[in-house]
Formats: sequence, structure tokens, C-alpha cells
Amino acid sequence: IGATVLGYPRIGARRELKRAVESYWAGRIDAGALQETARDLRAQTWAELRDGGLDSIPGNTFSFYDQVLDTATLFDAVPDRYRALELSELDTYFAMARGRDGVEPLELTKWFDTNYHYLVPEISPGTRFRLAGDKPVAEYREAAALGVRTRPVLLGPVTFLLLAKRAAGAPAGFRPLDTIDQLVERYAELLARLADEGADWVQLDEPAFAADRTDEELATLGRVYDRLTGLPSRPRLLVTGYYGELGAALPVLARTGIEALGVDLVAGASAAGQLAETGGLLDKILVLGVVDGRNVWRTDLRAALRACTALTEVGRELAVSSSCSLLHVPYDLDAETDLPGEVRARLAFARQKVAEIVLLRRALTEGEAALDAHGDTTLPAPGRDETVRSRVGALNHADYDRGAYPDRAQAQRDTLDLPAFPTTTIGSFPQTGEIRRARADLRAGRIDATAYESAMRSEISAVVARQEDYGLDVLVHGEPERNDMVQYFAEQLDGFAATEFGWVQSYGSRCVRPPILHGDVSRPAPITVEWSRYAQSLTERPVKGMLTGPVTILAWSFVRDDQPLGDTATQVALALRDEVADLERAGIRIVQVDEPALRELLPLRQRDRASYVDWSVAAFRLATAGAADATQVHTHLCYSEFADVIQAIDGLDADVTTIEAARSRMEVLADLREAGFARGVGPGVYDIHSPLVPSTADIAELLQSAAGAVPADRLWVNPDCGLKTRGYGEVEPALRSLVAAARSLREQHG
Ligand code: THG
Ligand code: ZN
Repeated sequence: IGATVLGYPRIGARRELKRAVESYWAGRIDAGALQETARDLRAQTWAELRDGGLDSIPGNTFSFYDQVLDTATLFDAVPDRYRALELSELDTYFAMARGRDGVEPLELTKWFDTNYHYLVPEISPGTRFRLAGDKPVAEYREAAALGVRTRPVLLGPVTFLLLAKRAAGAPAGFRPLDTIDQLVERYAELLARLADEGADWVQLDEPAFAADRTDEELATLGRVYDRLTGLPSRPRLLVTGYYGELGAALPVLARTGIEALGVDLVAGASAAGQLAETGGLLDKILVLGVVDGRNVWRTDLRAALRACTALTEVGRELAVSSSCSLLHVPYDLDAETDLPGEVRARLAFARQKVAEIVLLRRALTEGEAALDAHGDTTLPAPGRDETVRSRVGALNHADYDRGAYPDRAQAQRDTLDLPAFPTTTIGSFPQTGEIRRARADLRAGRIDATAYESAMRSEISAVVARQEDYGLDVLVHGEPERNDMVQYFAEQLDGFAATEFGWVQSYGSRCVRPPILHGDVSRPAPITVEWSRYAQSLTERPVKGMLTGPVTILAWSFVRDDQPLGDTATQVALALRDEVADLERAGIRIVQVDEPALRELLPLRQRDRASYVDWSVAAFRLATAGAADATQVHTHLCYSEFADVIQAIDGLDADVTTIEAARSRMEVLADLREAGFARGVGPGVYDIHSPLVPSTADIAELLQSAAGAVPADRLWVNPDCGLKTRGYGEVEPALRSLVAAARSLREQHG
């Protein structure tokens, strides 16, 4: 295998695939034109990886939307509601991703602890797997025709089923993994076809085993690879487990007949030690993931080489690779022209990482001198800010604690004078064409900063007037000035850099451009204060100040890896703490600090979770605890899977917590009550992800069930999430229903 990567970005260096797919959806291009763009992108990727010097090139890394969806359609796990649409294969695929003609799409959810999202396959006892497609085979053939031998990459069968969910209507005791034996036979067929085609290696990804797994799941893993390796006609198998250590899965895979094992030596701190201890690997090629596939830093090549060399006696042969697919990093540092030199000198994007891997591979065979020949391998140190460091050093317990909640609640009642069941929104209002145009005009220099500011002010004043008209109690300024919330804060904090083309796929055709947190963080000037002050000047009702919390800023950025995440979070929290103080000084009485990604960074393994909760909760408290008792602190969390972080939510000590709850019919409230949560709660009473407008009766019904779980004096009324992706056609009637429902509840409760 030599030098390889486990996967590569596919959206296109200039987001060509995003454009093509969205044009196809809009009916501007036909399927033929879309396929042509896809073919070009695949050809470019193979050529780039071959010319980059890799010995083994991954195949089947392309996807029109998502690799899990690809796997589901490959094996015909297509729920009947999509078959009934009687669409072409391609349109059925997109219907599963996006819904169509009133048919709901598959659920979208987070891919492990990354900012990528996959579509959740639905499996029932009646699911009959069938090798329905030939994507991996066709792409193998396509590459071969271009003279490139690829190593097709497949999502492993066990991980596929562990990521799937029970289809609605399946018996409660049924688990998707119950269908494994049937599915494995279809994988066997696929392997045979790939062997016929000439593939000498296939990669099977089993990242589900970087998380805690039951003995039964581990046994299934062993059984599956015993079966697949026992096949009479098959390519050699590389099985990978990334995003952490394989742990108990390592000896299980070691006992099977797979020819190569891929391990993540970046995310798995003790993975190397485990490999050495496990033994029994002398018949396998060890594919060592020493180049970070999830972050943008250059590799410390000497340290990576030492890590590899230390394992020489452990495997039959060593190969060098990325720790996981490079899907999570941008294409090419060379496309960036505006990065500060000292930051750029520390960076490597996908193309640069390929070069590092090839070089490491050479050094592994020729000796460390190969690195010397390459030139300077020392990495510049991150920027230090002694003022920030001494401030962090001087922190003490009191900086993390506010007064007792009952005292705060009383002080807030006195100053805010809100009605029972106060109504509010999560923060953003629709990003209209006008707002986007103003931002684009400013970027392109068609308007100056003053004109931009006045466009934003008139938008804020319109949004405040609308909210007064709807009858909301706590208003927001609507965030017209923000594109992506994290990008917005990063742009205004020292210690961050922004890229021009550093797009990374988040889901389907949607991308983000994560900021690069490269040094000590500080706030050179107030960020949001003038917008909030202006909004508050327009109304008597309280306007919430809107900030993004430290954990979310970290989760959605590329973060320095030379110090613990918690230390970086502390610096970000201090910058936010100053912003909270400035908002208070500007007359803002309610401050919301959003942590939608609190759940996202939760470690995959239980044993790492307590320390995560410690630092993440501490960072939020540090950001907010400077607030006066009378200042009401809100937080907002997206996504409904709260069970694992419920203690953390309580630990945040926010006065009011707004959460997604409509889709789960308020079930999360029972969890909160059990966790002893005793402060304000705003369970979202309607799902903003759907274009459906809720009626007053719909909302009143949800509020009634919420009022059974949360005492009346602590219940808030708000939508599920921000409104920026919706239009006023839906937002206005929905918010009017929401206010009407709150009023009827007030009457009932006297
Ligand atoms: N910001 C960031 N990460 C996120 C979210 C976010 N991760 C999780 C969640 N929200 C869902 N992700 C997205 C990601 C991208 C988009 C929407 C939801 C999106 N992107 C535009 C696109 O691809 O066309 C580009 C936006 C831009 O111009 O900046 O719509 O909110 N960091
Ligand atoms: Zn949300």
C-alpha cells in the first residue's frame, strides 16, 4: 500500500459539484451534464493523487450527496415511500436526501464527532438487501480506463448498520444489526465483482469501532471479517477504524484474515501503544494514519516518522496514510493568497498532506535523511499573547460562578417585568435577498462600509417593528450582519484567520468555511454591541444580545492542536466575557450565548466524556458569569439528542435554556426534569426546519404538555431554532400563532 490517503474531498476545489448538483435540482442542467461534471471531478482527483506520488489511490470516494446514502442505495435499502415516486435512479437518490412531493427525506444526523452530516438509513426486518447498483465497480473501471488503479473504499457493513435506524413500524426489539448476515452476503458479491474487474485491494471503513461497542457488536465484527476473508475470490482487504482508537476492536480484527489494518494515530493518543501490545499483527500491513485528516496543520514529520519506525516490528509491513479521509479539510493551500505568512507556514490542506505522506513513506524506507533533503521541517510556534496568558493565569473560582439562581430570578423579574409564558425567538430572522445583496456588494466594493451599515440598520429596524407588531415579549435584532455565526465572530477576534476557498462539505451540497484558530485569542474591539444597542434604542421591550458560545466556536473552527482544547476554550470565553460586559454597559438586559454544538464535541468514548463536560461547561460559565444578577443569560442548543449531555446543560447555569423539542413532542422535558433542571426552559414549540406553518391550536397543545413538565413560572415560548433559512411568508403567520397560543395559556393559568 505504501503511501496512501483514506479518502479525499469531492465537492470540487471551486465547489464545482455543489454548483452542478444545485443546478440539476433547479432544472437548469440535465442528468447528462451533471454526470459529466462528476466524471471530470473524479478524473481530476485521480490524476492529482497519482501525480502526487501515492502508491495506492482510494476509489469510490466520490458522492453526489453522501457516502452513507450511496451505500444504502447500492444495497437497495430504499424505503418504499421513495420507490412509490417511480423516479429515475438518480432522482430517487436525491428524493431520499431532500424529500420530494410531500415525501419526507431520510433523517440527517452528525457523522461521529465531526461537522459532516450523513443520511440515516432505515432498516426493517423486511429489508431485502440486493446488490442493486454498481457505483464502486463503475468508478473502478472509469479510473482504470484513465490508467489509474484504485483501491475502492466502501463503508463497512457493521458500521453501516450501526449508523442505520429501525424503520418506523418495525418491532421495538428489532435492531438494524440483526440483518448483518444477509447484508454481508451482498458485500461478498460486490467483492467478487471488484476482484473480477481487477481490483487487488478494497478498503472497508469501520469507524463505528472508535466508539464504545458491546461485546456482541465486537463479536459481530469478527464474524463479518472472518466470513469476508474466507471468500474464494476477493481483493485483499484493508479495514480501517478512524476518529479514535480501535480499543477492543483491535484484537478482534487482528484475529481475522484481513491483509491490512488502518489505524488513526492522531485521534487515538494511545493507539500506537495498543498496536504494540496487541501483537498478532505480523501477518498484516499496518496502515499508519499519522497525518491528521481532520485538521489543517502541517505534520511534525520527524515525530510522525518516529511513531512509524517504532512499529516496524509490529506489522508485516508499514504503510503511511492520513488518519481518516481528507474529506474534512480544504483542497489546496496554494489557492489562498491572503493568509498571514506565519500562519500559512504552519498549514497543510489536502494536497499538501498527500505530499507529506509521500515524503514520510520515502523517509521510512530511505531513512530520516530524506526529510533533510526536503528542506526545513521545523514548524513555527503559534502566536502568543502574554496579556491573555496572564489573564488566564489569574482566573479563580469566583470567575466561573454567578449568584444563586433564586436571587438572580428575583432581580430579573424586577428589571424585566415580563408576562407569564414570555415569548421570544432564537435570534436570526430571514436572510432576505436584500441582505445577501448588501453583503455581496460590500465585499465587491460596490458599496462602502457606511452604506452597508445603514442597510443593516434599516433591516434591524424593520425586524424590531415586525416583532412588536407580532406581539413578542423579548426581541432580537435579527442578525442580518452575520453570514455563518462562527465565521462572523472569528473574523473579529484576534488569533483567527479566514480562508478564501477553504470550503468543507457539511452535508449534501452545503459547505462551511471553518475559520483557522491559530494563536492566542483576544477581542480587539466590541463585536455585536452597536447592532444590539441600536435595536434596543428602537423599543421599550428588552432586546436580547446574541453571542456564539466558546464550545461552538471551537467545534466549527480548525483549532490549534498544541495545547488542550479546554485551554483554547478559556481564551475564547474571556473574549466573550468582555463582550457580555460591554452589552450590559450598552443597556442590554438579556444576553443569549448559543451552544448548538455542545453535543457535537462530546467524545465518542465514555471514559473521555467527564473531562470534556468539565472544560466545556467551565468555558461557558466563564463567558457568562461576569453578568450581573439582573442580567438574564439565555442559551440555545440545537438537535434533539440531549440525553448524553443533560448534566452539562444543567451545569451551564443559564437562566433560560431554549432547545429543540417540537419534533420529539417535548419528550426532552422529562429528561430535563429528571436531571433536576430547575431554571427557565424554552422548548421549541414549532419545527423551523419544515415549511409547514403551525396553527395556534398545534402550539397550544404542545405548550399544554410542556406546562405539565415545567412549572408555569419557568416556561418560555419560542420556535425550535433560528429563522434565517425561512421566508416571511412562513415566519409571520407562525410567530402570530405562537403569540396567540402563549396568550391563551396565560388566560388559562389566570
Ligand atoms: N455553521 C457552521 N457549521 C454548522 C452549522 C453552521 N454545522 C452544523 C449545522 N450548522 C448545519 N450545517 C450547515 C452548513 C452549511 C450551510 C447550512 C447548514 C450552508 N452553507 C452555504 C452553502 O453551502 O451554500 C454557504 C454559506 C456561506 O456562504 O458561508 O447553507 O451554521 N460553521
Ligand atoms: Zn438551533
